[in-house]
Amino acid sequence: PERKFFVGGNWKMNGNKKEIDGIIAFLTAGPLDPNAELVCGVPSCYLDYCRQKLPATIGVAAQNCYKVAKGAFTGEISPAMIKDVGVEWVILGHSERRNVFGESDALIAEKVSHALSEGLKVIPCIGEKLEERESGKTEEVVFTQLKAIVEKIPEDKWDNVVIAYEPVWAIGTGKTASPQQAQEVHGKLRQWLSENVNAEVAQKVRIIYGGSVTADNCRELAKEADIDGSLVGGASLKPDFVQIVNASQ
Ligand code: G2H
Repeated sequence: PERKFFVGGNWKMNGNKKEIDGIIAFLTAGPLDPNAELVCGVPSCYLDYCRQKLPATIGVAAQNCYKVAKGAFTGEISPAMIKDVGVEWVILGHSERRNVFGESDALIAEKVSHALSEGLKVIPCIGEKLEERESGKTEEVVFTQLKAIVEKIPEDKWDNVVIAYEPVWAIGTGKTASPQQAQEVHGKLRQWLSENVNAEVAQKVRIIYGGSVTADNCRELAKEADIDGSLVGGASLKPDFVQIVNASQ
């Protein structure tokens, strides 16, 4: 397949040095599918530590960043800082950023724009809530979220973008979207990209699924035509995460 399988581990606000050493140990032991790309999203205070300790073949991501390079923004970190500690990725617009911290489509789009311009690779996240799905608004919601982000992606930066579709109702709830439900949305997102960006971008950009992915359901999800990997929260902290990384083998 021309789209390399991509797995993101999103540790969220979990772990300490001792637990992180354990995660690094099971990832280093693997064995990991050499044809899969793995990136670990770690808490900001451990970015430097993880980048130094993880093998170079495993990427590291910040879980958020701000939209400018520096200044009086207490508590924030910039893409320049993330790059300065050797980290190459950032997750942006995760549903917890949107729904717990009130981040808007506009703010997320500005963050994506600035992070890309600073040379980071980005994993922008989109996804509908349960009530939106139940009222038939899934497409409207994800297209609106996607449009805000896509408008800020320069044509020559698409290789630095991996889109994560994470239905909010499936996050941390144990309710995974079925492979068919996920594929339906992934297919529509790719079609939207082909109509609103271009066919080449639609064909090459990786769209990964997130929401209660486990070692048990990862293989079925990975078989779907438009699912190019996963973004994994809780299950990325445990040794069977290795099976999720290897799901396309
Ligand atoms: C969705 C996902 C990781 P979990 O937030 O981004 O978390 O796998 O725990 O549902």
